[in-house]
Amino acid sequence: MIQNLRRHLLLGLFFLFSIVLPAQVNAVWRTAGNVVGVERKTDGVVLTLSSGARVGVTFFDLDVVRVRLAPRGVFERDFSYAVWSRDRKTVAAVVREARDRIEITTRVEGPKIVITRRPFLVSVFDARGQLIVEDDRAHPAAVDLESGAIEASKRRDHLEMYYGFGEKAFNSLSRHNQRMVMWNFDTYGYPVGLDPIYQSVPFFIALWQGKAYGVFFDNTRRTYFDMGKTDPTRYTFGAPGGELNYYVFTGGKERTPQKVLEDYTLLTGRTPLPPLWSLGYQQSRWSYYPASRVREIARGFRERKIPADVIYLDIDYMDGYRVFTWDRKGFPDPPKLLRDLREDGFRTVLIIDPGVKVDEKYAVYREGRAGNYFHQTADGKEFQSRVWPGVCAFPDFTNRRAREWFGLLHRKHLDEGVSGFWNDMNEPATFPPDGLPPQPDIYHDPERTFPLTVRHAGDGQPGDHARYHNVYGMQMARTTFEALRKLRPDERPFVLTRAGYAGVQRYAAVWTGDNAPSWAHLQLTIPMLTNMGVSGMAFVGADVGGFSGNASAELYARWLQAAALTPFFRSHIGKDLQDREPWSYGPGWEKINRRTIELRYQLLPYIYSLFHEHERTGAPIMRPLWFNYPEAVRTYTTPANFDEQYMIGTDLLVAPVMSPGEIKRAVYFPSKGAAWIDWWTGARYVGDSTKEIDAPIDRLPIFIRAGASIPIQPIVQHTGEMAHAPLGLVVALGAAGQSSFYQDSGEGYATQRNGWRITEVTQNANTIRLKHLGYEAGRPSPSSNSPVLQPSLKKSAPTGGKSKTSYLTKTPSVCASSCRSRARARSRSRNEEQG
Ligand code: MIG
Repeated sequence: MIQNLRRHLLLGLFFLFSIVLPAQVNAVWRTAGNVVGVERKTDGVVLTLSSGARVGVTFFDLDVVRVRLAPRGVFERDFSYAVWSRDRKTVAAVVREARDRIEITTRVEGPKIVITRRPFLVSVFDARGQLIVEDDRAHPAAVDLESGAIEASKRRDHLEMYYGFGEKAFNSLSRHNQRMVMWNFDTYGYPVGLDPIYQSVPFFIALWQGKAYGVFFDNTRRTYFDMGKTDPTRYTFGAPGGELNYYVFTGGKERTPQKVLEDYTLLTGRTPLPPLWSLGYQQSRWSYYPASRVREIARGFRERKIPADVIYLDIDYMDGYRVFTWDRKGFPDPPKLLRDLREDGFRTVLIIDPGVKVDEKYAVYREGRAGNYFHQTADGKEFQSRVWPGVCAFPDFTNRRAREWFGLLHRKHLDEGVSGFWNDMNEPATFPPDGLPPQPDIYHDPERTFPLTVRHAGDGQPGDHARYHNVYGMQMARTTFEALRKLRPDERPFVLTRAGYAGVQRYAAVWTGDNAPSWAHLQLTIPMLTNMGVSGMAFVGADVGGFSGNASAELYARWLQAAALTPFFRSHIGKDLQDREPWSYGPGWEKINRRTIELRYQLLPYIYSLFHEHERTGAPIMRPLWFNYPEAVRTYTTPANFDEQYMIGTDLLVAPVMSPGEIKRAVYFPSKGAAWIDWWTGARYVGDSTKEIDAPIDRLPIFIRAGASIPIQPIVQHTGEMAHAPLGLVVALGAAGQSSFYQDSGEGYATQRNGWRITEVTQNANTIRLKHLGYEAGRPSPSSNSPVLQPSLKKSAPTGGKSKTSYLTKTPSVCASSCRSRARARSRSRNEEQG
């Protein structure tokens, strides 16, 4: 009875909420009005508008403009879960007021902000005076004073494309003409096009005529974006409450996507270099049970000589799904199991869900309740809902004390030998009440998360679930990450999360949840993952083979190939389905799949190096073509929207087969003047051409940019063997060019003092030169074992306790200024991470 009442109440609430939602239609909008007061600030202005709203328009950084509109005239505490970097420059703005407008510039050459007074409108121009983006005069910023809803509209050209928005299940690269909502949701077996799904990243990069800018709408509520769907001449974004708080990344002088992403990730953070083992192949299922089965799987890899680094334990390892416990029947001696696996080169990752079983006999529950760490309902009672363990209470990860408490619970598993953690169900997801099946066909059942009135501590800014829902998953991942940093200060954390908000990349790798075993879903992985990459999320991947059902041998083999070079590389499948190990489809397929995984391991030095580049610049590891070639209009305008191929860094083009029965496919080779060399055949293709290439079932088509050099290694069975593997270089001859790659021990933070090295490879006519920067870390050099080329090496990096600076000044020929700024950028990012 009470259950039912609560249910109806919830439905009622949701109904109200959904009326507010398509706010463009139903809210009682009024424009934010005219500018009636101007207050000058060092970095810009604060304006009072005739509606009573107040709005700050400031330079957040030289190339970043911030607009912050408080509909009722009162700014909130300036706090954001997304914003990371605290040491931003204060930009001295120059404000010029005219009768009808206000112009804001900086003292150095850069973008200009123009504010129209009647009505209030914002335009941003680049350093050349070219318009970047402007408010739509027909739809000025609007507020609904009743509900608190806010909205902005910008003019667009119909050829302006939009990329990013985090994890969206759309099968086109650009999100123009789409309408999207940000509301983290557990969407088992989601069909292509379903929105929203697990993650919320309200950031995008716009591209028009080769020039980029970005917008980040930092509002954690259920925001929406209409990118020209309702009206092709504008796009609109808004939220049912909070501030109209957004950043415009102008892209600097060059207006490149690279610069936009660099600035966005300076603001929201980057993925710190992960442990090397987490870039190896990973094997999972729901669930490997019991311990003997886990051992059998690990042995399966080693006996068959299929490389692998990680094995996952899904929810059945627990005692009745109680987090931080073991099912003693299936896992009588976890430390022994984990030790044996580790000796065999396997790391173990455990799933941890947020729900804590309500059970008086369960210490975790008692502690959480005693510490007041669980969420409460609007009337102050412990909030409870059903998930796997039955009725659960839920830690409030927006409460620092709750984070510390839950974080320290991981100590036990670390001591047992667990290497990483997998945060699931953190949208948060709950089961529907009244014993309805946990995974109904209705994907967006409003009851499958917390009621919107559940209370959050909000780190000093208490609020309801409607406000903090989208950060729940990210704050759980943060909890895990920070605990690992504290408990194992000399090891790099590995955390995998399903839900997140902008900035989640600082804490965790992200996988795309419960995808389906279909060719359509395989095809979806490229638009999904590349758009996540340009949303700042570097460490991304999809369940290889599709989670929600069985895959044919061909689909699995092709999927494994398509995913082999994606940042996060893991096979995973749901409960009660077929086996899905690389050998599960018989010896013929096993051979093909082994070859695919071996390719991953051969290229691991290159992939690892790209993670280092991401940490320095924010650049994605897996990239859409347009990111590297924004000026080549063909790479981003429809219909030639290259969503069936991707790039790993700047030097490798990957063109997997993603349709059944195909053994050839068309590949577009980007950029006039460039050339591409087939990894397998050595065939050469000129840039800006499309060619049909062979793609037999045992081959992933990849191509190296001529002029580039790619570090590789011989096949190893796991990353633990890499320290002894000689490094080789694959040099794509035939063009002058430069590449560089990064090496270190693959674990820990000693690299800050020593033990890292960057090698620059320069090709000219007939010579190849290598230069070293950094310190030896007991890592091998490119050596005479190199399978492709045998460069003679001059050892130039000194070892020992010298500081970076003295080394750099001693070898000006190696690097001069560029290295020094690199080293500075490195130490800056390390400091922030610890700060
Ligand atoms: O309600 O832990 O997306 O990867 O295997 C399902 C069991 C809960 C959902 C995850 C999936 C995982 C599964 N989980």
